[in-house]
Amino acid sequence: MWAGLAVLGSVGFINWIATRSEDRGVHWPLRRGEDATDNLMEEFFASYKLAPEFPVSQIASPARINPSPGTPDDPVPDDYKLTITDMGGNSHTLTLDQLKAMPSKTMVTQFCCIEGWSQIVQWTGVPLSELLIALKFVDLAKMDQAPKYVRMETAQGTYYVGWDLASALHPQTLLVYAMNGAPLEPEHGAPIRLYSPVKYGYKNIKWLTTIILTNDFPTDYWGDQGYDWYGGL
Ligand SMILES: Nc1nc2c(c(=O)[nH]1)N[C@H]1C(S)=C(S)[C@@H](COP(=O)(O)O)O[C@H]1N2
Ligand SMILES: [Mo]
Repeated sequence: MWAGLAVLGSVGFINWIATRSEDRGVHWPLRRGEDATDNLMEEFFASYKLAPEFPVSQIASPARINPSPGTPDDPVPDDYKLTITDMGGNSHTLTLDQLKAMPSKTMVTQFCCIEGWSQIVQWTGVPLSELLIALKFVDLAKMDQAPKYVRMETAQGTYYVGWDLASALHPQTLLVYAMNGAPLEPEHGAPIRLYSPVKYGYKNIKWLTTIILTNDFPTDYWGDQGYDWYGGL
């Protein structure tokens, strides 16, 4: 009798959600949850200062390619997949098509290499923040429990970068698949590279395949050779 009631309890809850009147095509108990998330996201992103955007006429063309160690012996697999994992054993794998199906952002901002050159580029990609929130790797309602760092790697780990979580969640930190209106060139990190106007070029990893949310301090390729780990602009 009591066990039966307990089972009925959870089924009843699901039925209760299903029988509410619809609001904008979504049953309202779920819609209310989404509005709460929207509000939380709005509030969270408002805490960031945005890097300036430039007119399209200032785009440098063609975009400079920086000779990059690591690529010939660390090719991107033909069946590209982006893998995200966290300390709790959660793992999610996305194909390029799945990434491209997500809401994207296009912006014209400055890219700065620490060796003394910079250029204006148009970037198109998926905000890393929105991906991590959508896949529940980051819960804005529980930021006190969030991982401290994001480690990102190429397929064989030849190039790797470590980011603080706040910079990784900056609204202009993108998983880029198009530059200057064209698909990302192999030399610029196709199919996916990271780009953010808040960090120097060496933190903007090309040929990205692996994202790891962690509390273990993640070193990075140039950081290991004496460059500033934070690499902020
Ligand atoms: N995988 C990988 N990503 C990388 C590098 C690299 O050597 N390997 N070099 C970095 C540096 S120092 C810079 S300045 C930029 C250059 O990007 P670009 O070739 O698209 O101009 O990529 C960054 N990302
Ligand atoms: Mo660089």
